[in-house]
Amino acid sequence: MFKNLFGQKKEDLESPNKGFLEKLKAGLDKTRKGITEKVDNILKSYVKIDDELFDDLEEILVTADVGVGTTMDIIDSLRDRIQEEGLREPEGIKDLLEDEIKRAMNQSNSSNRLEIDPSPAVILVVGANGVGKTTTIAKLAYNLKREGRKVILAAGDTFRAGAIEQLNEWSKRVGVDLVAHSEGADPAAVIFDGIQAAKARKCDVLICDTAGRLHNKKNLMNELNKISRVIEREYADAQKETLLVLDATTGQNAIAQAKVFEEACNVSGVVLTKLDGTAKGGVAIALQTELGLPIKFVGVGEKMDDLQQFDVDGFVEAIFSN
Ligand SMILES: Nc1nc2c(ncn2[C@@H]2O[C@H](COP(=O)(O)OP(=O)(O)OP(=O)(O)O)[C@@H](O)[C@H]2O)c(=O)[nH]1
Ligand SMILES: [Mg+2]
Repeated sequence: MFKNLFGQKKEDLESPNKGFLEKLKAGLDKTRKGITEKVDNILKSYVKIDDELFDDLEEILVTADVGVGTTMDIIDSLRDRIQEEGLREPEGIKDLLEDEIKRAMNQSNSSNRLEIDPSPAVILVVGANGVGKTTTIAKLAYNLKREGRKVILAAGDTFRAGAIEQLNEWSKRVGVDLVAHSEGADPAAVIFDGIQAAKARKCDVLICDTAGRLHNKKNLMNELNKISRVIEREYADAQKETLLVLDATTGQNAIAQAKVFEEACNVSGVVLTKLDGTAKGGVAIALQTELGLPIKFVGVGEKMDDLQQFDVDGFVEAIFSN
């Protein structure tokens, strides 16, 4: 029971990975074009491997929001690999580049899987305004419910007008319970009630929404601290995940946000949303490599089934596929 953390859907089981990869590829369309088509064109235009070629590759990665530091590391190890293997033809570079990106991303040994078994578990969802927290919660709830888990939501964003109603709508659509107070209530008190309800109703997963409030770092820290203390105290034996939601369309700004939230709470993983509309998907590479934050899911659309489990090799292969 419960093992399949929705990496694969039932209908994909006949041809494993096909549906999953096709959808990921479609979602990553702009990022893929921004990287792989440009790489192909560059490699075609050179007859031998020289410094200028490496400069061009560097520029492609930086433009795709891979980040300067990460890009330099990748290009340095690419140079070493080319020398070690005695490669002379530019066209051979593409496979090595793909390989080096995978290697850089796989360095961190934290798991890309959601750690919520055995139940009960609590998932705290944090992130700046408008990044896609509430939508991600709905998607998570939908998928976890499909896998047979009993899910309950807590409307911890009591700050933004309409936030509670938005989550309420989603809870009805997905068919899961919601615990909510009124606007302006203490978020920690909402989470407290959510935990009591999860215990009483024997839920497997409690998912907690929170307010964005990045503009006020002190409030953000106080609020997240208080919520974390309530969870520690009231649900000590539960598995705990703190998922940071980042909007891929913001590119390098997502990295800056990640740094702020890492100071404010104990982030266990990232959900990178809106990959479908952006060429900045390279930011995933920087997040995993530079910050060592495991990406657990990616959002590739606004619908309930537009959330995919993240897997380094699948992601890089999708970017490099033609
Ligand atoms: N294209 C696309 N849109 C998304 C994705 N995830 C979320 N959105 C959209 O982004 C907008 C903001 O989403 P919310 O879930 O309300 O974001 P939030 O972080 O809860 O926002 P606040 O509660 O205001 O802080 C909505 O219009 C969503 O439909 C995604 O993966 N792809
Ligand atoms: Mg919200």
